[in-house]
Amino acid sequence: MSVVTQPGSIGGGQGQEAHEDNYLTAGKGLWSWLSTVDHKRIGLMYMGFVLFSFFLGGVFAIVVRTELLSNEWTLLADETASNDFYNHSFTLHGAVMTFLFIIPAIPAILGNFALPIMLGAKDVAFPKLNLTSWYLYMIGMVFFVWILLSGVIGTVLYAYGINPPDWLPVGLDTGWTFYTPYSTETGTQVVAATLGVFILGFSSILTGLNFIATVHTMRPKWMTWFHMPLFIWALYATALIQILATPVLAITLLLLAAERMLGIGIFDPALGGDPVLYQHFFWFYSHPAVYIMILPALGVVSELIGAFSRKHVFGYKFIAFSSVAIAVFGFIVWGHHMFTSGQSSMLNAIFSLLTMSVAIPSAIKVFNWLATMWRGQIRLDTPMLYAIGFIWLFAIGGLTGLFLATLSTDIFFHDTYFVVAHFHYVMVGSTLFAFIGGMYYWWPKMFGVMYNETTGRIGAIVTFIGFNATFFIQFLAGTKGMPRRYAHYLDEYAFYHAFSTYGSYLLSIGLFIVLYNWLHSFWAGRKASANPWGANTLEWYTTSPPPHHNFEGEAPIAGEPYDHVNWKYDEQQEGYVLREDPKVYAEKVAAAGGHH
Ligand code: HEM
Ligand SMILES: [Cu+2]
Repeated sequence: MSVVTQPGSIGGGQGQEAHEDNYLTAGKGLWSWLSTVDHKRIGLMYMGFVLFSFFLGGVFAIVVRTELLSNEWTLLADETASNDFYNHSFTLHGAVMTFLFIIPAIPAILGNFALPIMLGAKDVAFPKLNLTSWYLYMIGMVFFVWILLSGVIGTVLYAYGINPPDWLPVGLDTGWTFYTPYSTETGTQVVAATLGVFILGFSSILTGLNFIATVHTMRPKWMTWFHMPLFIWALYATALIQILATPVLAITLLLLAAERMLGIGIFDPALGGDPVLYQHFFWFYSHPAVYIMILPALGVVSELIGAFSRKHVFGYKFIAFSSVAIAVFGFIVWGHHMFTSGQSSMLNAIFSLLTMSVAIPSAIKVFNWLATMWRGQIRLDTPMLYAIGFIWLFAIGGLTGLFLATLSTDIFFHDTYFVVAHFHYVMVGSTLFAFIGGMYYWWPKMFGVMYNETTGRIGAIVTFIGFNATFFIQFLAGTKGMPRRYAHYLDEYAFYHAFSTYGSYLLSIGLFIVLYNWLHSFWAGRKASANPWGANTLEWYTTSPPPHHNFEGEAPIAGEPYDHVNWKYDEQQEGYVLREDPKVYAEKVAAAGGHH
């Protein structure tokens, strides 16, 4: 058997030296980035600003937690000022984390970078539209952050007896949910903030549209639906939600703006409207939106578990279809956010039952991952540590969801820290861990350098412990009745809050280790081979980093996405190389009816 090392086909090594030209060096200067239609570069441009948003949201997580550190007024001396400051701070935190970080994180960064390469395509179906999405994200982000951040600054100025200047926006204090009637009546900038979300929504819709068109039209002939990597299935299901649900949010926010500006009674009872209607509209988007957050994460984890167990992903079709099932079910469970809103008990019962049924496709995935790991050759590299961490956190987040889906218990848990803990386990624990794991996994492909494995593992362990220290105890605080969105609390909750706050400091340390490791790889990382993990999806068949058009010539035939057997480790290249020429291998695969 010969190891193929022709330039560009596989294996890096000599091939790579001959092709120094890659997508990072293909054009020079700022303008070559700002005008690029290369999906890989657009993915990296998202990376910069989505990570910046995460940092900003993170700073305010720490602000909020520090305010809660003790039962004194921790940050600002006076009570009214502290309350205002707190309301603006948790609104900024929640809104930035949701709309600017967790929704775009995986699709816009990892999806943009990897989806076309995994499909053997040169780019997404509509490259210019893709760049447009990025610009919309940027406009929405700058605007939204400006409004929210100014509001916080204003409350601090007030606390020190300074009147904020007139031109400074007064910010937003409604929470990321914009609930009426408060949002109709508050003096803060609801209309401007909703405009920001509106613009961001279009960015999300256009990305979804692009991915759907790409999956349908850009695959090579041999890649049937069931030859697609599971990450693609997940992004596809996510895209369906993005284009079907996001317009509902846009319309809802328009109605809210109309109510505020024109005084038309839609949601505010004082004007003859109905606040419960707002909740219906809002959650009709926002429940599916939590699947926009989690589905791509589930897709990343399927790739990681397959690659680092060196096995076919067990139950491929079940995992693929469960993504679609989650997307569909996600649309019919929104009422579980409204059990205590006074909607009819018949509706409550139906929504409760439907909600529990979403646990089925989620559990299918978890069991299939465990079955994939079963007797696999598991390697505990950093991405895999995050994948395993993900399974834990997702299980805890998901199972505590059942307590909230149960009518009798939800009446008690509703609006307490139990909910805060639950959604952080799902959104932060799960999605953030999958995101970091995916970043580590594709890092060598993106930048052509390896990160430090030891630092990576230490970071993974510290974030995992820090995360659990921060949030597990919030379940207990919630069970004891600690309500959410308060800056102050009764003395009996002091221990829980202090514990959680120290946990959040540990979590921050973990995240800084991750950041350090990524940056460090730029000057100290060794050169990455084409396929450091031995994975069999198409992005590993091209050089690291890939050339401008992803492949030299046509993309090779990779067969089943989790057929790892054709790759073997090569000491010299510190990465995997093909045992056989992909063409010969492809013929064998075809002769065996698609299976090896
Ligand atoms: C991926 C990252 C995160 C996401 C998506 C996220 C999301 C959210 C959301 C949506 C809220 C609700 C805000 C509201 O009630 O309007 C929230 C609240 C909160 N988050 Fe996060 N969060 C993230 C990370 C963190 C981290 C790392 C911490 C702690 C270090 C944290 C601490 C808090 C606290 C203390 C609240 C306020 C709870 C309350 O007073 O009701 N979050 N978060
Ligand atoms: Cu929900």
